[in-house]
Amino acid sequence: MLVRIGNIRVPMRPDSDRSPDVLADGGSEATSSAADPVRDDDWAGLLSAIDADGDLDPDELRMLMRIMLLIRKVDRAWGDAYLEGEVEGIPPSLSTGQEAVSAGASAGLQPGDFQFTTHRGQAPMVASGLDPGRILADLYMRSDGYNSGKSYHVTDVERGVIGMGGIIGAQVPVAGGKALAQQFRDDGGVSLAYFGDGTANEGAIHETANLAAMWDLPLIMLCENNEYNITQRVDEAVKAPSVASRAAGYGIPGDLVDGNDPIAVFEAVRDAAERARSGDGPTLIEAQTVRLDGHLTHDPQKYRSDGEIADRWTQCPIRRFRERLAAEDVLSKEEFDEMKAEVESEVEAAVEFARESPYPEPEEAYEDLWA
Ligand SMILES: Cc1ncc(C[n+]2csc(CCOP(=O)(O)OP(=O)(O)O)c2C)c(N)n1
Ligand SMILES: [Mg+2]
Repeated sequence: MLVRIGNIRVPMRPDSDRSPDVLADGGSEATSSAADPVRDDDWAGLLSAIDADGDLDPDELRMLMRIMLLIRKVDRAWGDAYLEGEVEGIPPSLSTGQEAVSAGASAGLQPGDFQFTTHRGQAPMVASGLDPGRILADLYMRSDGYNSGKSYHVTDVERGVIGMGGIIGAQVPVAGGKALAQQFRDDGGVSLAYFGDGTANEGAIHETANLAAMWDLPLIMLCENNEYNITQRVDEAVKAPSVASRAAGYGIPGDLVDGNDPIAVFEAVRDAAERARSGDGPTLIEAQTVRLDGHLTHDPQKYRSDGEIADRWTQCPIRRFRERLAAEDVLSKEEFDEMKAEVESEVEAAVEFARESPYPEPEEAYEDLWA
């Protein structure tokens, strides 16, 4: 298998034996119909499907499961497209193992709120109800994408999702600025900024947290701690017992949650959003999760032992949630399999939609510019 890195093509594919993906078994027939380019608003993802004011009912729990499956499959489709040479550019940074964070966080927000994503932004996009066909069309650089195929900064202002960027941490002060605008306008909106454990050490994060605290901004700072900053373990980069414990230094609440439990993340974000909406200012949440794939798609993870990777797979949030919902009689094994097959068909159709979408015209590169 050849992988393109810059101009060099090298044979490299992560060893699939080290990633016993819960979804790796079986597949389903592709559907003939392409994904609807503009998704029906009744299925606008969790932001509108889940009542963020209360607790989650069985339908909402099943919706959370479906979203996590959809994130995993869209991720896989993007990663595979890159490894097959179908898409080029920056190698995909997947959220395998981290699905519960954006699924739970998106569920805890309400329509009108904003999410500012990282370089792993496709997960919150999917969780917020963006159409997988249009997300993939952008990643395939095709004109039916949200950004007319202009690379991976997939943004849908209508649904409040600001797309990925390559400069880690840059989205956090921007989210602070949006929270300031929301406060000025008194529109009841909240902004949520994702960032990683490595990014947590950047100056921009501390400056944003301090100003947001001083001004009681409606901001949620959500640190997605996946244990790694590329190849560096978090305990080699953070001396404090946790990133969340730094909240005390800013004078704001800090909440350390199990990031592989979508309900825990949902509750933390729902409560932080409520505080922010009532004028009580920002919250720092740290969701402790696991990165089950490499940093980027082609990373063979030579710096991790087989034992460590196998151990982390036991914490796979999809597996854990599936077992929990089965034990609570919310979703049987048969229903899970059916859901998985539906999601696989949906993503296969989304890939077809992206593949069939035309490339933008070269002169369109000069459209939608702001300077
Ligand atoms: C300002 C800046 N510094 C460094 C990089 C290179 N870089 C890209 S991803 C990354 C790791 C970030 O780690 P973390 O914040 O833990 O996020 P994760 O990748 O684990 O989701 C680094 C250092 C960058 N893109 N931008
Ligand atoms: Mg990290």
